[in-house]
Amino acid sequence: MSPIEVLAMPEVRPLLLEPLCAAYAVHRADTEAWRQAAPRLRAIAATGESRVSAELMRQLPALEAIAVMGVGYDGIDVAAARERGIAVTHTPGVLNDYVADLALGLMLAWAHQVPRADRFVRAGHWAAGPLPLGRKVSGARLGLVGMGQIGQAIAHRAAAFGMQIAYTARSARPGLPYRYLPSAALLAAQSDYLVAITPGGAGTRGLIDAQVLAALGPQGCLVNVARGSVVDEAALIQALQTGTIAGAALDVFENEPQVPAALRAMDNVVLTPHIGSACLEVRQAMADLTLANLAAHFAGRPLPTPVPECRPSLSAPQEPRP
Ligand code: 8YV
Repeated sequence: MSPIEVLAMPEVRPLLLEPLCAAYAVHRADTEAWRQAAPRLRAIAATGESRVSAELMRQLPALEAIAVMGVGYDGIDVAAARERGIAVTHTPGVLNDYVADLALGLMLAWAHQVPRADRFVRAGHWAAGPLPLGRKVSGARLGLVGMGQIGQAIAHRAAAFGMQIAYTARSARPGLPYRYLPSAALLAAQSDYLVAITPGGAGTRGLIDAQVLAALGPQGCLVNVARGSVVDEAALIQALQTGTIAGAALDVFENEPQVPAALRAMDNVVLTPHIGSACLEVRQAMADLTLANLAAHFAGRPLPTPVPECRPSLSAPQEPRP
């Protein structure tokens, strides 16, 4: 029997690519050679950063499944996939703790000025006087934009820091002990730290805009561990430059891997290169789950983790959930 042929998007890294190549005949999308195999390609392996458009799907008449190694799948045209009955899977659950740890780490790094303090010591500035004073995380007000599994993991950790926790989402989540506010602006007005942890995509594009940043105010800090698209980056830069907010800690950007020079120049901003799931254990679990989804698909078994829009019980597509 000839092997199953799979297209690997350029973002797929060795942790997934190597076992993928062991199990399937893999064609890499960052070479031109895959085009000859296009009529035979039955699956796409992608990551949370990949773009899989309706146009690409049109070039693949045998496509049956798109397996995303990432919890976020905003780069995949799921509506187009559903129309053709193409299954889309992702990797929820296995990265909750790690992303939540980073969210707390970014808040602490900003408040305690860890990167800035490190630069200060290395540059030999200490002898000339102290670093300007930092801020406090313990006891401060935390506003979570999004209260899915990762949002809840952040809240759980923040509670141990004695933070006062509130959130916004499309609707209140019954049974959670946190205060619900119906909009990001109302939440921001009552937050010291506003943390974005909502899916990307059309439903949340520019959700954190100039108005929300103004509501966060001159003592407030924005933390983004969601997607760059959730924040209006131009409005954020302006808010930081004018002192409309105090600072930001960002793991994701509108146009990765490009980070605007204005952000890179600011001392009150902590920047990390989309490392929310970037540790060996988590990425291994994500790769394993991606492979398990593909294996289940080709064996005709139920998919371990289809995206919500592709779950068998759903008849209509759903908007991304904050
Ligand atoms: C990774 C992510 O950058 O899970 C997501 O949605 O953005 C990240 O975990 C990536 O998808 C790893 O493959």
